[in-house]
Amino acid sequence: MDKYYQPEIETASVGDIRKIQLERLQEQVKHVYANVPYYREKMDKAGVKPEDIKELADIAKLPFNYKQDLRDTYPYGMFAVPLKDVVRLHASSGTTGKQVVAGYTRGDLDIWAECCARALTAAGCTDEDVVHVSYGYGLFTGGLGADGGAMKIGAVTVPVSSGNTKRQVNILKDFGSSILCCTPSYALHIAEVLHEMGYTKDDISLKAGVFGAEPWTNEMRLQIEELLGIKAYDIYGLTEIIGPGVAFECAEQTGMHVNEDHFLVEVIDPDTGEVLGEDVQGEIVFTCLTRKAFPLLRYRTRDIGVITRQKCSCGRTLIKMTKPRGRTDDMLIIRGVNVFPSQIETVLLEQGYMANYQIVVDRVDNFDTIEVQVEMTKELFSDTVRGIAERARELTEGLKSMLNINAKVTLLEPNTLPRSEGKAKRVIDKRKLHD
Ligand code: DLL
Repeated sequence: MDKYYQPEIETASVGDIRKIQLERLQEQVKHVYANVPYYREKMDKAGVKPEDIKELADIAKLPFNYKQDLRDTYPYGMFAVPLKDVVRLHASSGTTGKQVVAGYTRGDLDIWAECCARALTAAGCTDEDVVHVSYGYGLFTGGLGADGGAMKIGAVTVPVSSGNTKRQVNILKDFGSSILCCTPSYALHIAEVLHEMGYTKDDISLKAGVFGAEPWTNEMRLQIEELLGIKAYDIYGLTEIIGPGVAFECAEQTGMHVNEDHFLVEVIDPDTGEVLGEDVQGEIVFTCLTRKAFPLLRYRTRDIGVITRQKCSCGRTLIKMTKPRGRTDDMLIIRGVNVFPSQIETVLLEQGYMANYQIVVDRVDNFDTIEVQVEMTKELFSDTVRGIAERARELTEGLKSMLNINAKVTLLEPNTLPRSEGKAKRVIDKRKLHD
């Protein structure tokens, strides 16, 4: 049987969870209405008062909040407690505009650590484990998030942070690390360097990995599991909501349980804002039920997924969300056809390539072009010219049948694309340069 960190919540009846959610939602709406002028104005404008939240479905009366709202109120305008009660700040990388600043009270940090402890426990972590954290520490939430979870459990935490991959491999080996936490693309790079250094999975003691912060396919999971000799678990979260640990995978590996006593999840139609409910694909929206310093309500994540209450063999009753299929702003529209990078990754890995690839999109004479650059494996690279041409043709066909459009394929020498130590940058969209 699976071990739980907080069985009373993780296996509670749906009725009990809903009851907790409603109480906390009512409390939270009162808290932001009283303490954040931004929310008060927005709710007054929408004609909704805290007393109007009588049942969970009433959440639909509250206006949505977007990343732009956070930028407009940068840095502290959405905080609901005075700065003297805030004990930590984190920020998202801010590659697309101003960074998002998230504040935490002592209590918020405690809740967050509990959420991450649930995730690590679901991956088999106990106080006997050595948890190697290669997520960046910095202002990114990954490092300290995983760290907080491991600390709660009482495991040995190794706060390596990201980078200096040879040193990471030596530490994994020497310290007997049993659980690795980092982005899936970095896990793959660590595996690559392990092998380059002449070691194999038998030289390390890893048994599990808790990987997230970027989209990754099931094919990539299998690759990582094979190379490192581990079971690879997904973990999801975002700075705006708390960081990692908003949702986490159990041994069934068919989606992630949302920590719904702390985060209420909705799925909506991204175009109309209509609530779609369970088992229908749409944009994922979260409401923080317990976070006090920076309690976002109905936050539009732009992540696309499905939530479901289908029974899970792990015994947890927490609602599950699928791996985000992509983000509404990651979806490429090529000559009118929707293309997700994850579809391309699936084809590449199914055809035996490693997840070292890049997608270059451009517009030439008003015509969208898409090029998939992928590194050859060492075996393919030493094949005949004819052999390589044949594999390139197979890949072109595979992409065509998955995407319904023609993509140019470029096979590169091994080790030519930049490696990621955090979130991998898969897409270079040159069209934006022309706009
Ligand atoms: O990436 C928090 C995190 C750290 C999650 C470590 C998991 C592990 P942000 O930098 O704010 O926060 O980025 C959040 O990353 O909206 C998703 O688009 C994406 N993302 C996060 N986890 C996953 C995942 C952290 N497991 C954004 N699968 C989110 C797919 C993910 N995408």
